[in-house]
Amino acid sequence: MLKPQNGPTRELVTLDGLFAFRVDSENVGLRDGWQSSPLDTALEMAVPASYNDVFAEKSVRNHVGWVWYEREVRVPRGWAGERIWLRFESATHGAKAFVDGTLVAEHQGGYTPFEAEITEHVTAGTTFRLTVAVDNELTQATIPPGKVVVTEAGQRAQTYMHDFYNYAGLARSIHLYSTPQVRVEDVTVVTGFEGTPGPGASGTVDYRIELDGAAAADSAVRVRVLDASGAEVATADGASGTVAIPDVVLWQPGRGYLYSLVAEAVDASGELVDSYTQPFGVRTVEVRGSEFLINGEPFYFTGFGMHEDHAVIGKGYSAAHMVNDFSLLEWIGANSFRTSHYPYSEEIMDFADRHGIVVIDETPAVGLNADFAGFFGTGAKKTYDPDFVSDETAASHRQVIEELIARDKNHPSVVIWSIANEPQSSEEGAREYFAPLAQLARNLDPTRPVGFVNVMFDNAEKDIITDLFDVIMLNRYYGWYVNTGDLASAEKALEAELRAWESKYGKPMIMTEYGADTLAGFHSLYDAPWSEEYQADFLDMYHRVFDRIGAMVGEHVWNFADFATSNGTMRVDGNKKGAFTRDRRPKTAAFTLRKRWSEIPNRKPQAK
Ligand code: BDP
Repeated sequence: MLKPQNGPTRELVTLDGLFAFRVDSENVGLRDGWQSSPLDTALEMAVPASYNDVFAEKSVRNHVGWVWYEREVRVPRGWAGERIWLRFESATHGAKAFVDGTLVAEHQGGYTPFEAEITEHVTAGTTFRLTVAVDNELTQATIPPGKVVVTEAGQRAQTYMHDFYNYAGLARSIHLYSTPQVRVEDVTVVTGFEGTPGPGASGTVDYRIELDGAAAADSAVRVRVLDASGAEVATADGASGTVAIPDVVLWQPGRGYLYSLVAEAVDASGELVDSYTQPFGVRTVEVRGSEFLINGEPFYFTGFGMHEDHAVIGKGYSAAHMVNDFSLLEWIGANSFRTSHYPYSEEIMDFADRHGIVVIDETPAVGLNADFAGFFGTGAKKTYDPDFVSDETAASHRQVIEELIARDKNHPSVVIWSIANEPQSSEEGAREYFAPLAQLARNLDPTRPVGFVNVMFDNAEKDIITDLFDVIMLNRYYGWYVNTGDLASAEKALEAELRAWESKYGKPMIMTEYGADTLAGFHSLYDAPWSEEYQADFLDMYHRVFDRIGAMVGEHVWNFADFATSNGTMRVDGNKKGAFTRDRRPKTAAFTLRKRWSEIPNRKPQAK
């Protein structure tokens, strides 16, 4: 789905700002038709932001079910005769949107966009009442899964099997936008190059444009490719084809050079009907043996698993926080991150494209694992079971893969699709569940490697699905959850395990999580878990091991920053495995990482 934009044939207004807000604590809003009249409430809520931490009342923070947002929207008077669209960058986790009381859009899945054409419901130059009901419930049918339980005190409570707080609401932007009657509906760009990177190399751009609209068949398509300065470097006619870019400048890690593909619909007399500008980078991604290649050159990932997580706004998008996070990534020498454990906002993906940051792009499929039942206090005994990961779960999982790839397929920064984090991968049923999903991702995008992130319980001997994937992504906690405080034993265990994976598969391996909870300001001379010294020593130990294993192609520390989680005896005000605190102050380990990563930009460290 294309990100909406302003252009010669389109206009865009943001609906971000304050909305009237009402918590549906009795779950009566839909039954009583709250959309039919102005919301009866004194509360106001900011968009974009998760609502949970914005109010002082714990009843809002702990609410399970629907909340309602409402505002008046004026349709610009110049939009008469245009098609008019409402587009939500996300609504977590389910939503129904109404225009003057009429349902116009419904969506399930908290981290991908959806939109609705509302042309027939609105009039240019007048206002309408936009009402959005948003549901935060996670069930056995949702991705991520969860379960609503009734507490001993008789209150409904949300449980889930993932280690980040279930922030909800309208955490990303909402737009109203116009298009002509015939519009560019989708653009797909796949790139390659011939020759060696540098002057003289020739880029290839395979493109496919889809038009939509009653008279779409009467329109022709032409495309123009512009370089970063706006100069035209290639043109073509037709809805699909290949164009060449002479002397191409490649998109490289650390140097996010972007071209634009201007897709134009023209009518029979050659008049411009619609125009959409799609940024793209020319680069290739490939797995060869145990190497991971970007533009034909071995690439070594350094960086983090991250979260969209900040005080007050929760998972809300904030431009200032985003720029700050990318600035810290640059300071620390990280060349990449994983969107653990859900698709991040489109602004973050665009920023990564522009700045040459490499991304492992992950679906929200986290918590599909009954082995964590003890940790999260939920009762599941088997994973692939009608009561837990069922056909309904699989249908939602297919949907999140489809929506992620549809949204992010044109981002040069994205080099791997991660279709799940730490699913149960050794139990009966895992293969039947994952084989079609891996195939789906490959069918949707044959150009990028596909993987999933493996959990510590399912080592190379037990796991039964890794052969279905192109890369091996491992989360390991030797020295933390096991061998706690004993880095010497942890080092042995880690090395033995990595060697087992390497000899069994010979595929590229990325450590997608390794980390130790650390309380900023706690210091110790004695290998004390939670101390800043222990975190730094823990990471040093992992790095020594990685540098001895040929198939290791990357290291993503868990986590970039401390983050909010659900309550539990294992968490003190959230997860503290950040290299930075939640307010982005560096712990000792941040300086350790900065030293190592600055010395090995994009390159595999020499074996020591
Ligand atoms: C892994 C999960 C991650 C957790 C982390 C931890 O992938 O979401 O936050 O462990 O325990 O199991 O810190």
